[in-house]
Amino acid sequence: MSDKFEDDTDGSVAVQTKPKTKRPPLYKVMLLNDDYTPMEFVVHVLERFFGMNHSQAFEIMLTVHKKGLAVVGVFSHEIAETKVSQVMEFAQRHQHPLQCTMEKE
Ligand code: TYC
Repeated sequence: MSDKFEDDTDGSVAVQTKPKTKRPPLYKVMLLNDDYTPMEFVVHVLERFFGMNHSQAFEIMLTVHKKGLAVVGVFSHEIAETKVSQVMEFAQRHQHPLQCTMEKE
């Protein structure tokens, strides 16, 4: 019996769907150079909020000083926002114009 409703030869193709577990997007946190924030303050920020040792922190501070900015860490959206807020608040509290921003990777 060849009824068109029972026929399995309609030319359709079964397509394998991708497993749809996306990794959450990551965000670069960047420090920007300025002419006024003391170098030691920036080093302290990198140690305190980004867990760097003194020599790592000094190296990254110098990169920002010379190049204008540097990525200081890559985090989930929520953690990146927290880091930016912590740095901005700490800089303001000490009356330094240091700027910290985030950007989707
Ligand atoms: N340019 C600053 C100075 O000469 C030092 C500095 C480094 C400031 C890094 C900000 O993110 C910064 N005192």
